[in-house]
Amino acid sequence: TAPILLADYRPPAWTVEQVELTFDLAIDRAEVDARLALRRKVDEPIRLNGEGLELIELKVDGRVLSEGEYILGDGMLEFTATGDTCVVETRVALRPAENTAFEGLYLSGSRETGFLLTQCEAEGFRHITFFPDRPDVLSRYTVTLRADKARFPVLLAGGNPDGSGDLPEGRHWARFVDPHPKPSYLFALVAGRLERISRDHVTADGRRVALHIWAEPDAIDRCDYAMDALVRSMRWDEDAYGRNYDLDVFHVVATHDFNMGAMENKGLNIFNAKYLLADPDSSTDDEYRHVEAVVAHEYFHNWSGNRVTCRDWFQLSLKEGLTVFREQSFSADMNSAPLKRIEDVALLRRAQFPEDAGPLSHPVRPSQYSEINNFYTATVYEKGAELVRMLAGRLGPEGFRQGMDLYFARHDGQAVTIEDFLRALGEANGIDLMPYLAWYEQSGTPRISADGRYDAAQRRYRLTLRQRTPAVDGQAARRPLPVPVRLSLFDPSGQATPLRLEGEAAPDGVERTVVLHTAEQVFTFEDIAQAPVPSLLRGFSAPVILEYDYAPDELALLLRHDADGFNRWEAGQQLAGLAFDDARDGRQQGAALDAWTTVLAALFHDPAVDDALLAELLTPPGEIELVERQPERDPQRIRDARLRMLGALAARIGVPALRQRYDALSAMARGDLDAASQARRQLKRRVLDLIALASPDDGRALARTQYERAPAMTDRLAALSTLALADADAAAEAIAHFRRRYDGNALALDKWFAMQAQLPGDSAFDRIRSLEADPAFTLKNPNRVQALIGTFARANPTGFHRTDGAAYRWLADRLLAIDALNPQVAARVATAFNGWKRLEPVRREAAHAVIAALSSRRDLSRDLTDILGRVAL
Ligand code: B3K
Ligand code: ZN
Repeated sequence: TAPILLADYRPPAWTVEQVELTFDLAIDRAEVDARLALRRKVDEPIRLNGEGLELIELKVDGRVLSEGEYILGDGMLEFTATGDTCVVETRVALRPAENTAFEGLYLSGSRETGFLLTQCEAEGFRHITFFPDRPDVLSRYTVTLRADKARFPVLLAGGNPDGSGDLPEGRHWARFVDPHPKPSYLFALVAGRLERISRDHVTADGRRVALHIWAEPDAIDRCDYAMDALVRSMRWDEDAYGRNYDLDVFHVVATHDFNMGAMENKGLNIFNAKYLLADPDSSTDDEYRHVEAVVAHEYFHNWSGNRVTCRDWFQLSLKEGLTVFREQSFSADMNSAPLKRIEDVALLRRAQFPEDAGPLSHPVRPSQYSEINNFYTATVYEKGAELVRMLAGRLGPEGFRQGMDLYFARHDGQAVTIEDFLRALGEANGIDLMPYLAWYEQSGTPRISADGRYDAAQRRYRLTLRQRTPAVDGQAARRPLPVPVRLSLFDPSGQATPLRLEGEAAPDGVERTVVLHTAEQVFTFEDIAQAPVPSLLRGFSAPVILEYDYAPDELALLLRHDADGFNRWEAGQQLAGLAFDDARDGRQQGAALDAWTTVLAALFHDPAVDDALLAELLTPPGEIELVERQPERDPQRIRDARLRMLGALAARIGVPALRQRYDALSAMARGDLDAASQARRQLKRRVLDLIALASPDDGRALARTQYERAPAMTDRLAALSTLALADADAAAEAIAHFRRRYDGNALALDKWFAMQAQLPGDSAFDRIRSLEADPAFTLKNPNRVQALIGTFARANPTGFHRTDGAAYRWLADRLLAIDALNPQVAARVATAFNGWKRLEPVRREAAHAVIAALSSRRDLSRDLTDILGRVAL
């Protein structure tokens, strides 16, 4: 099928002003009556999307159409209407229990105890009823649900409740009216046996809102943390953006059967249980933070996405990039801002940079797609958030708030574009932001090379900045982008220097943002007394790769003295990169390796460095990032070199000091969730890993004790992982114990699968095969598939990238099986092949053969075909 092009966008020929839906729900078969009030915009026939629907009846203005009066095929129902308005009524039948793709109406859990729910973004509504299923058709919805009362005691849909009651034969009904016009992708319903926790929230503008979080009975006592997070999110959006919630009720529902993280359906958010349920015994600290972030993200969509939505799916980042940015700001306010920034940039580098450097690279606003579900990517989300952050930085906090106020006021109830967003932000500030559109339209990670020259006679420092974006896969040459570079200059004692640019009368602080607008620009700083060390791109002021030829001792200076918590970490990461080169090339006495271990050993004993930052500083870039430093990728060489550098660090700090720190941290261990306790656990984990490297026997003994005594999941899982990494056989008993202890706890078992899927080396593949035989493993559950297969393929480079290609063939085989059940999940797992072209030759050939064979098959879903077709290029 031909791709859909942004350039082909045309407004809808008919809009739908009013939608009335009536569902008769049951597990095996549901009937949906739809009554659509349409209005003509263009003189064309009515075309409604519909997939997999059994059409029972079609009426136009009250008259039943006979078969010759409409065309039904290729996912479309087409017929003509005469007037400028018309009422279309359809009745269709659906088969929820057979829907393994989890798109449209489906069953979560078992036939006996499970519940029914919907997922519509991006194009799932067409699996529920015939409709112009595109985000620029905004309608008012009235939804009536009918079902057996004993089997489906809870009936929910988006909007305000509008009555309920009993029906004959043990059935009941409930009606919901949503006063806010919305696109079809925000429709949702839920029906089944669920329990709830509730709270009231009064918005800043005085609306009393009933908040309900729903889960299956065995999970309802794990929803309290999410409820707290929801209330914090609502309050924060009121304070930070002046945004209030706009219905009388807000429902959130947890399911174990979900293709992605969560979904912001209007008034009825639906969550993958992984991002909603939390309790100390089964959730790690990271998971608690994820729950808080995802609850906030989905809630924030109520304005950035729902009240103001996207004109078409090319604009996806309009809501996703913006909402990720809002969520990041919220998390920074709730926790530690520098740590949050470190975490976000690390994620960008781990997930988005590789995506943008391989065949799946695409702009934040793609110009074409063949399957939109494949564009819910790190580029659209994470890079998109970086673009909003750049705009916010350009405008300053007040200017950005004014711009956002104008955006929401001007476009409330509309479906708009990235241009509309840039215009609103710009006009509120009298600034033309259109040059930033290039960031949305060009793919690839820009490289900024910086070169500093100090002129002692003139007391002048000239900084030359150049930009280039390597073209990926034959895309057109790149335009220069506006690149804000926040910077400071440090003198050799570690003091930041006042900054006066050439032509200015006086210095303006010790930190400045210069903007590179062209391919190359020179910035001259005056009155600089000594050759400085530049701290560039502070706070990661633009999503670029910075190239500056730092000497190890310059990075060491920044690592010691930079006041910007992010850049301090960044200096450590750069230095670790150079130290890795030393370790890889056998330079055990290399200057970088020496500087890295020396400074970190000093910081290890520095009481001014807090536990959380120290834990981050002790973590060098991961194997997946380090791969970028290798022209031809050999995962085993990378892993070995990384372990050697960590071994050198452990030796430099010394086992006694590590032990002492470990014992001190252990003595303070409780299961508490406050930031200081989390930081201690994080640091303890790093220290334990270092001990295990330098003194394996000590490491094993400590890990075993930690596993046995752990008060909560974070310490328990960390210990299990350290134990298994040190010696998988010695860990067998603990692994089996964990399996028994958490039998029946899906989210804990996912971590058990994922932890083992990451264990490196030659034996990994056999381990995966035996884990597949565990009775708890199933290809039908997306979380389980991601935990075992996704983790192995994405996060276990030495295990997956075997020279014999066996794991590639196995993955191809599993992809076929998954694709037959759930195309979206298959496509997502298949992105693990993205980097194959830069593998060393033996692995590259093996991967190529597998990808070529798989992508030539004609029986794959559009989702998987699209990914494989692009990856194979
Ligand atoms: N908007 C949803 C993602 C929908 C994915 C569709 N395949 C979650 C989110 O970003 O909030
Ligand atoms: Zn989102």
